Amino acid sequence: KNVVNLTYQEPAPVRKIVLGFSQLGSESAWRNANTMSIREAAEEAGIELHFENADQSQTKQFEAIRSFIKQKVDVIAIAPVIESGWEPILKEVKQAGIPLIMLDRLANVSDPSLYVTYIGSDFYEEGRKAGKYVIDKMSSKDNIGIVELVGTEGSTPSIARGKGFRDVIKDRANFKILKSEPADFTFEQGKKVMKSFLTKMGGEIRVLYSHNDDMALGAIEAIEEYGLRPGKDIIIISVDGTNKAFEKMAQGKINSVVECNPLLGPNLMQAVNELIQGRSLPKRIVTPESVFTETMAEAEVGKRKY
Ligand code: GYE
Repeated sequence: KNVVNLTYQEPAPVRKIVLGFSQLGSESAWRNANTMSIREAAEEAGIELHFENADQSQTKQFEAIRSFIKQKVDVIAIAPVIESGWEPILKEVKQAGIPLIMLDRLANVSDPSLYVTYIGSDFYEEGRKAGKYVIDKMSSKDNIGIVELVGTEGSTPSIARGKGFRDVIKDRANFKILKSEPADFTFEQGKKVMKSFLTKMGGEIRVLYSHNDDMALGAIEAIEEYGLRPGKDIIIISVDGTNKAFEKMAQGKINSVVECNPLLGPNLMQAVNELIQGRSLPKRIVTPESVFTETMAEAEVGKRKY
């Protein structure tokens, strides 16, 4: 009766975890650093990464997600280009029984069971930090004309960076947002839209708030071509903290940068591993970040990892 069953059992073959990741594009230095970080972290964690880049097209992201479902990947991660329109496709993912992680940006869904966790920065706080910097820097009671380069319309960082900034400056009657327009987070659009701001109201602009560094770098060119001094005639505050922006800040052409960390690869791989091991994850994982100004730029430039 008490015989122990000693029949030899084949050990279960070790199969790599397969992760399908739908990256939204390659519009900025931030994005490229984010992609690198994910590729490297997957390699390090021994996770098989199926990577698709959507060139800022939501339709392409849908296609990528459907292909991940077909491939029966273990986990799907997405960096959604805009917030709206995701509910139907995320239902397909859920029906396929594949857990989904949101990375960097949020897909706005009414049913929270459609995703496991959202890993990324607090963009609202970034916007507030930018607003606080502008208030501290511009102590004069005169009218302060501000222009805003918005990123991609309807994207989480643009919505929240815009709101955080406005919530901080709204009590100051002399701070006026003269113009606010989307420039898709790219250098080219940043330059083009800044140029149009300058043609329409050159002399009135005292501050530029740019939702990312690439657009700010484009705007700097536009300002110089227009014959004004970036960082002096027009105070510039940007978001991300890329090496190139630090170089401009060390030259006094950008006045302050709010950090937004793209190196989310390790956080993502850890979440994937924990998920597969059956552990429960917090619904929101926020990455810590700082603010930098001209005085620190010299010491920091070159040390940046992106
Ligand atoms: O700030 C910008 C990029 O979603 C936080 O997207 C990201 C933003 C980042 O294009 O440079």
